[in-house]
Amino acid sequence: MNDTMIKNIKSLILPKKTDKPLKGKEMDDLEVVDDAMVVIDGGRVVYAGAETDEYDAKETIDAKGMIVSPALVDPHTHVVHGGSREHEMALKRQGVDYLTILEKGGGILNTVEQTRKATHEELFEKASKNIVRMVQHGVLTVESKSGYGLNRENELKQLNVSREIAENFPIEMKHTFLGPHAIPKGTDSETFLNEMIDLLDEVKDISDFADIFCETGVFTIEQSRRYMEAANEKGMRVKIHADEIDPLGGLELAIEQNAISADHLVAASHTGKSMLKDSATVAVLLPGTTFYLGKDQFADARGILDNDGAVSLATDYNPGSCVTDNLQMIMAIAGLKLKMTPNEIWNAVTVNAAHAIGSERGTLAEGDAANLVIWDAPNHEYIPYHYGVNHAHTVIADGEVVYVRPGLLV
Ligand code: IZC
Ligand code: ZN
Repeated sequence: MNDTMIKNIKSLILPKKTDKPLKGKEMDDLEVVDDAMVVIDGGRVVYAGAETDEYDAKETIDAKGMIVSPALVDPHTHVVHGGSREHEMALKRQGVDYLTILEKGGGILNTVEQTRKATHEELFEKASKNIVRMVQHGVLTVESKSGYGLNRENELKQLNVSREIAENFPIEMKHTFLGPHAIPKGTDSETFLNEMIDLLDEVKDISDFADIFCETGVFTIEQSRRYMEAANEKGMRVKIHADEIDPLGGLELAIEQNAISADHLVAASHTGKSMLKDSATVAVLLPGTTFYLGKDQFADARGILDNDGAVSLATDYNPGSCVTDNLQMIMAIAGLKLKMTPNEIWNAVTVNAAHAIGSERGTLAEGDAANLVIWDAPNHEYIPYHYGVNHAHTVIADGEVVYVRPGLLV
């Protein structure tokens, strides 16, 4: 006898399980099974497909004609940090741009100050609230970056908070060391970068990836290459914040260094985009950030897809350039501003997001961990369409219900 059956599913969304990310036209291909069911035993999927009488289970969950998908994967967040930066919102609207705020000691450096001041427990409490909200919005895998400590003690503090969150919530987390995220006051970029490279030996045991912010006024291409080479030599997979604002060639560098992902890419070159086809690097696009920074030019998702690249989507949840932990909102912006199709969007927040962070999640094939969401929506295209609200009705982590949407108290 199996543990649980989910019956009466109007449409079941089944991204294809592959050992490589989906690329180009493959991303517009998504299996949707109508009148479906899911059978779970021991926290794993036994069956996910058309309704049949072949199975029984101790417990039945009635999906009431709603739709079911794998739980979402958010492959780029800065969820662990101290404080907030609401005072920058009006400044940005008055025309003071993101890099100017950083140059003046605000922006990331403001969050660094607040993160250094916060205790481990305070950071844990604060990030926990965001994690709970992410789970409520259907996300059960989260990548989490350091990068607001900018010294040994505080980078380790951030990474350890991230690891404690993974142990205390029903989610999978991937932890990324982003020591070279900004240059702290009172030092120069070379000295600081060397310090962060020296830290790799210590952080490699508590993090999955090494990341760097390659941008004008932050780290150059040459510095980013040196850091990525050092991380690769130590056996860490690398990631890069590439071509977010200025076209420095971060995407080409990511591919050269066999990065698992290249993130942002708003200003990426045509050469870089065409190189994605023959690489293992996933383009993680963060359109919520472009929206939040008030820019007109969004990442060229269509160009990447037409060149057979692999695209994923993430919130980039952080206190400065994208203050939302709702990945459904990003799905809507991707539809509206990146001109991605609903199928591409679903693949981008499930199977391809998992590939961008080396996770096995994002699919509901036989034997997969049973991480799934029952969505209160008439079809899968509806979720990016009806934007800004939460459509998650029930969230199931490793076969256990961890969230059911509450109703009114009247
Ligand atoms: O705190 O502004 N882009 N890093 C690179 C960020 C945004 C986070 C922040
Ligand atoms: Zn980021």
